[in-house]
Amino acid sequence: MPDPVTPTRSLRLGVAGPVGTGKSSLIATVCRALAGELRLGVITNDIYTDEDARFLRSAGVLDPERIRAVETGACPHTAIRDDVTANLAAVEQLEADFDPLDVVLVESGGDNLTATFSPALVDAQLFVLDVAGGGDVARKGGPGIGRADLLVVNKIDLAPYVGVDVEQMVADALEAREGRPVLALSRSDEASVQELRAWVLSMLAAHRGGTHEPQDPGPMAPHFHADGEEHTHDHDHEHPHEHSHA
Ligand SMILES: Nc1nc2c(ncn2[C@@H]2O[C@H](COP(=O)(O)OP(=O)(O)OP(=O)(O)O)[C@@H](O)[C@H]2O)c(=O)[nH]1
Ligand SMILES: [Mg+2]
Repeated sequence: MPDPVTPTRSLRLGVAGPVGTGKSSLIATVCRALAGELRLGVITNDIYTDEDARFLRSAGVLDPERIRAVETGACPHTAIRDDVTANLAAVEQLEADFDPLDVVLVESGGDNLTATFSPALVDAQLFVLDVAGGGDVARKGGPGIGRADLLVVNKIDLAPYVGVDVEQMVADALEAREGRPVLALSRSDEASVQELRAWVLSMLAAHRGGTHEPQDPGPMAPHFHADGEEHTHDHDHEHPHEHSHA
């Protein structure tokens, strides 16, 4: 179980979603919008590299020392959901080194549609889709799309080029989420960036006020592989043989 939320500990905010939907860019946008008023830290997860951390350091939006990488060496979801030890240690070390921090953002490695964070690691989580993935994806659902604290439909500036109706995609997402919040975002649309900023601030206020309870969006249903082994975690179809079968 997660530690009891105390107002003195930072808000830990997870950012998950498929490969390339703009998770690192969204974190850079949050840092740009809030680094002047909040004490921020960032943990990135990559399978084999620290590329996301290097991208964020080079974006110049935050003191590079406040951005740290966890190299998961396995399916990304393992490190944010099944065994969060390495991530928890990284978050706690960052919090200790820069005490006090207000918000620590944790980027998941890009995964398929099913990756969600364990509430043992984060207090709240965003799930990032982009319009280039197609207008239907929000309807297809999955635990992150359905139950993350915020669903972001990202890169809306690209919608005209990929033939996606953003309003319809947002409406579909709202329906799939039974009214939980959905944000249409582009880093080049200042009004949407302000909405993202406001959402982070309201989540921080709820965290501090003790009115936000971390939710578990839920794992993929248990399932069986051809080898007869039962799996109770999410399944990465791109790396089907790289699971930790713990
Ligand atoms: N047009 C447009 N492009 C964007 C936006 N946000 C991000 N991108 C681009 O989308 C690509 C992927 O962005 P990243 O932020 O690296 O995505 P990611 O989800 O962190 O990627 P992985 O960590 O590899 O899964 C990059 O080329 C970004 O420049 C946006 O709002 N509009
Ligand atoms: Mg990234």
